[in-house]
Amino acid sequence: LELCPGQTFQVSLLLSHLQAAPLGTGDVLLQPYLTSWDELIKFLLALGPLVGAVTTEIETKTNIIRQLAKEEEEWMRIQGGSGMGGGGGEGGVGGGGGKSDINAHAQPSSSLGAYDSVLSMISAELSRGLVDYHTQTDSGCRTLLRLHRALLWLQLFLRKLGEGPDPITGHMRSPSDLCREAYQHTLAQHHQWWVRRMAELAFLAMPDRTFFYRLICVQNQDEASVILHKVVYAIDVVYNRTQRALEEHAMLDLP
Ligand code: 1Q0
Repeated sequence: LELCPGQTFQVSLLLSHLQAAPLGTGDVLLQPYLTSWDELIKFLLALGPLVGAVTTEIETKTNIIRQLAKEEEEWMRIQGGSGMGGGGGEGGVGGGGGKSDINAHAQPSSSLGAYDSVLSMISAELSRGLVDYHTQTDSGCRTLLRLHRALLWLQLFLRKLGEGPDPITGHMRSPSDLCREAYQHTLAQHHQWWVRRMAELAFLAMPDRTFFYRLICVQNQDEASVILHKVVYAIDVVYNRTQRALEEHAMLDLP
């Protein structure tokens, strides 16, 4: 089935994108952050059409940030201001951004292009008045918040999936139940009723553990636990930094 390796989910790639995201002591690079979501989309594609709405939603959200980054880059080019920051084609959400990484250690966000990192995006959008605290506007910040909330759900689900049998019953719980439980504790609180209904349907159609084992290329629960633990930890680092950045700017409830 590995006709096109680029199209199939690889947990090692997910892990390396997540591990590439932390910047300095409290920042997160947006390019690897969004690429992590690209990799998760590949996982969702393997789950089939029932999670199609989720796939579309993640694509929409990641594209909004990428589009804003592109417009920003374009604007900088017109202004002739590409000399500073990550505006020089290589930087930014779409590129490699090697130079700005090094600069960033000395000066956390001022030397970064607007959409290179979470902190640089926050300060750029704030200074340009793009963040609306009262009505729904497609800023990078409110869009990141949606992905950020979804990441917490994913982390909780993967943490549960990595655990052994239920200590009381001794049974392995189904991914379907774990996914539903994780959702109810996290993302569901931010969703309208019709989204929660759709999620319920998706959980019912969730495949069993062996399907998950196959997608992450492991033979059994012990092997799954090892890799899932690494993913959960990598998400933790990224999540906590994003959370702190959004919290410090009172952005945890952006409409
Ligand atoms: C394992 C996958 C199970 C799928 C469960 C589905 C649950 C959610 C269903 C939601 C459908 C999306 C409809 C739109 C929602 C928006 O209203 C909402 C708010 O945005 P806005 O602009 O209206 O304010 N959007 C969101 O909350 C954005 C994110 C929603 C989807 C999150 C799904 C995350 C999926 C991750 C990939 C799972 C791969 C797991 C396996 C990894 C193995 C190592």
